[in-house]
Amino acid sequence: MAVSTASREPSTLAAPVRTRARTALRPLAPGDAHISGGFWRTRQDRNRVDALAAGYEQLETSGTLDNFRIAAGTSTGHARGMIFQDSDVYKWLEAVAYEIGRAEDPVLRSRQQEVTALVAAAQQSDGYLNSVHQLRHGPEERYTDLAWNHELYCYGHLFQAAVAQARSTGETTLLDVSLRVLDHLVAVFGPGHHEGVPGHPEIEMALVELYRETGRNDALELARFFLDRRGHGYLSGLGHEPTYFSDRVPVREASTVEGHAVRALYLAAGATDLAIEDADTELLAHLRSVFATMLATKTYVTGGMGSRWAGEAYGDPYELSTDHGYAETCAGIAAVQWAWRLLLASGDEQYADLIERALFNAVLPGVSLGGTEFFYVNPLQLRSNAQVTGGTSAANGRRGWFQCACCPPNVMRTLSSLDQYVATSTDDGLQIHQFANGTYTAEVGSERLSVEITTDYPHDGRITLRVVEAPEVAASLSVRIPAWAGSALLDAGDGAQEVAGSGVQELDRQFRAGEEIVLDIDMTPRFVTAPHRVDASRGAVALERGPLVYAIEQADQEGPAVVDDALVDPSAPVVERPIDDLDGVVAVDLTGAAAAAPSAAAIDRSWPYSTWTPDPAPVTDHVWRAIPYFAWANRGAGPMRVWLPEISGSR
Ligand code: FUB
Ligand code: ZN
Repeated sequence: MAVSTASREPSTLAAPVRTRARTALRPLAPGDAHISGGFWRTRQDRNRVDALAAGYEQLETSGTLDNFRIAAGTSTGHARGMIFQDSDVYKWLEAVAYEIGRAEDPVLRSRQQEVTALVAAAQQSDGYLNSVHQLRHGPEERYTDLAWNHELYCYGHLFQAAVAQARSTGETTLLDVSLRVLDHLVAVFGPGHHEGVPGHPEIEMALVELYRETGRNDALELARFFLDRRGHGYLSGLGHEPTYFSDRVPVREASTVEGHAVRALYLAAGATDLAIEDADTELLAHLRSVFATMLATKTYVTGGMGSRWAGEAYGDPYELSTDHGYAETCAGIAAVQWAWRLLLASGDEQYADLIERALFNAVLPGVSLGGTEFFYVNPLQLRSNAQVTGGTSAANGRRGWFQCACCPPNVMRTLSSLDQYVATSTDDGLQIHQFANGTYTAEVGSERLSVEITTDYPHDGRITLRVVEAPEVAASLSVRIPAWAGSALLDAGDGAQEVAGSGVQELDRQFRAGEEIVLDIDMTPRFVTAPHRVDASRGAVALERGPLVYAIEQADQEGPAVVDDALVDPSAPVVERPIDDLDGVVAVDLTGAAAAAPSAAAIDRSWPYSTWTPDPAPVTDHVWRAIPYFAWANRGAGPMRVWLPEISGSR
């Protein structure tokens, strides 16, 4: 399809976030962050080649692209899908933009142009653009149901795609569409007009990014307006209270995250963007405190967010059920987005720790090893004979798409832009936050400090940083030492030194091209426990190895023992087993036992509770094989659990 496109600079992989105000750390300049091999590159390749192609087909078969054609008048029919279906296209376009920036590809480029043209054609003459709304509702109904109709949410995703497209592919068609939307929004929601609050936050961070890209102050003002207006209970609907919408208390007064997890986290990310651009240190400090409370009381060991199916919401403090846990893939992504902004603003590596935990254990479980099948919900346990409770239930196994398809394209854009989460720069140097093979460069004055990372992380803890380019003057190179690391050695050329527990190691000196700095992190598997108030995990341990949380899955177990009956002895030695299966993960064998499974007759017919006695119930010795949680359900969805009851409580 021949389309006309507006363009400017050539393609290069650029950042989703580029702050204007001064921050403690800065994202690397366009083209200066490149994952080139190893674990994450494998995931990115499957995302680029397989997921984006499959996503394009899904957007077609689900009617999502047709919605735009019909709205533009080039096709006929009815709108299909969710009211916010447009956002699936925008997230896919955002991912495609980063991929074109990574490496030119004629198929991706032509699909980008084709889909962008569909979007542009559906825009109405006054700038309004929401294809499903246009087809289902009259113009007089615009913005009459802000709680549910997601018009502003879809604009948020449009703006983010447009910024990615302009920054990474040099094409500005989507940016032009977005600026027409912005003019329209300023006319509708600007000072003295409609005093609405977005039912689903997202537009806040997108407006700030649009401001960063274009310098349009009215975008920043609108973001501020939406943020400040929120928290007075305007929003309710579909049986939901303001809490669900993060509209119960103003952001500056909220003491914790609550309600719908993705809404709460996108809002917090947008608030952080505003705090950065407004140099609002009070707001930033408040957000950091809310984040800390969230980590302490409402975060799964995986970094997953939101424990309730009802309202896809955060539960009460420590309400972190395992089998019924929700941990939507989008919520894991949103947590990464918020933590990234806090990291830039503060320079505090604890946010990079959370980014690592969430990427490996809350986002990555959301996509199959092949890259084309997804989980929407990420429970920490699946029982035998688990009932499917809806299309998003993990008991279905992974799926190519969902009726509410927010997660798959969200994973796609996250993997495509992952390079930008690895490192940052300051005036005098480079900071390495994640360990992904590739090259990362900071501008130091008019010179460059460039480092190449080589590693088999997360399976192996040895990370080599080779200086590729060094300035003539002294510079700073810092490396995060993960909070989980019990022992880590850093050899910066003068012998290995123990560095675990330091959070970060900073080297300040003149570097020379070719020199190597080696970080060696002990990857010995370790057991972790949950706070006792997390009833669902009490008396149980979870296994971690490096940054990975592990799970036992039925497919790996020998004999008749069933995962539901697992008991482990955390004081016994474990045995690591690198395996060829599952993309070469390291499996870990755990000493334990199996409790007696209820007999079929007991399940069906007898009262299951009995009088307490001091005598332990009989168990059968068993070795349980554990694999990284992210790799589960790649051989069908069978019984699985992350939290493993301790045998001592059962003997
Ligand atoms: O409402 C849009 C998206 O759909 C949310 O972010 C997801 O949680 C799902 O409900
Ligand atoms: Zn989702």
